[in-house]
Amino acid sequence: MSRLALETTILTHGVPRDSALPLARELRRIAEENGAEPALVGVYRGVPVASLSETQLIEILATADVPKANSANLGVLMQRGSHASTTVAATMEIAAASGILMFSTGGIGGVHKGFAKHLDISADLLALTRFPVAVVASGVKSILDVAATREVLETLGVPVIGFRTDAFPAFYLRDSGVGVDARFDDPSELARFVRAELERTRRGLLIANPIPVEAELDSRDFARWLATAENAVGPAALGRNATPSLLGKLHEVSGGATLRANLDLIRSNTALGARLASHLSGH
Ligand code: PSU
Ligand code: MN
Repeated sequence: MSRLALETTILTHGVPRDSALPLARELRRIAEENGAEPALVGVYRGVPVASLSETQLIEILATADVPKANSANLGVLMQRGSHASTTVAATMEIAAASGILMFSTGGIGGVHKGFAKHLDISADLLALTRFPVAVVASGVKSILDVAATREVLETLGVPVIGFRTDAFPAFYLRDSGVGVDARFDDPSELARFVRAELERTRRGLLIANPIPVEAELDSRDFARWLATAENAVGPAALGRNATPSLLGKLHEVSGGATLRANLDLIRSNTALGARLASHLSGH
């Protein structure tokens, strides 16, 4: 059975800690039901693991302040023998090293608003140019500058494929107003393209799967919640703290609506990634 990588940063930094283990269990089940073997990626006592056991995961989740590993600090955390959760970038690196081709997550990191001043651009974007893994995500988190992120993906030469959509999705919203490179409607045809493209380029690609229609947030509600969250978080939201602190605040000011939407899109991306992985092994 083909493996489907899942990341650990959404568990340690993206959802409240008490939802993390139930979410991990549910995602594993969804992957299996859709024909793939789930591979939860993380760093356990300094060792990068492509398929964490439940016991290892429980120990990591019981640790206070688990560091978030991206491409820059992964090696240091390994050297120190620390537990760490892995972002999209670090998950791609570990997955690629173990030969995993498909990876599902919520939304990848990207270009933060105010980038002209801070130049905060996620290592996730560069990882897509380095590791031959197809990432299924609902676009980029709508706390980012979505249009700028789409431009940087273009600059980096990362293929952006819409699954049953012509629009680049913006996480909680199905349409960001900018486009994709190509649209595929049939999973087995998309899986054939993924296999050929990963072999051809030995680089990654992004499969954009919009949030399910029934889970999409109202764009005016979201704009209001985001403005409130940005004001509340203020300058504390810089660097590696930016994504977790803004997401946490959004979940709070939306009364849990953004968290529910976030969970729904991760489930849906996991199901699609698993179906694509199962088609990959069929060729
Ligand atoms: N999507 C979510 N929640 C998250 C993340 C993505 O719904 O917590 C994480 C992913 O692990 C992603 C990371 O790789 O945020 C990006 O962080 P940064 O902007 O610091 O690169
Ligand atoms: Mn960043």
